[in-house]
Amino acid sequence: MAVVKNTYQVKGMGCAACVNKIERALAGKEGIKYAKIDFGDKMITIEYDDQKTNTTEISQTVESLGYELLTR
Ligand SMILES: [Cu+2]
Repeated sequence: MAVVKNTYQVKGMGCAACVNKIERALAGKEGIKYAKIDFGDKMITIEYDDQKTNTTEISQTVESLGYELLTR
């Protein structure tokens, strides 16, 4: 097991409710240890176990809520 920590830009957030929605959805996902958004910078910091999830899955979760995670 390896915990990976990364910061990505998130597109589409308009207010604090968007932040809460994304943080809550990610916190409930298997393998994600930590998910915190800086709304001012529009950045998310995520810590996850790379044996249980990956950036593709995380990105799909964010997209299913109507936002975009820029992983490249
Ligand atoms: Cu909002």
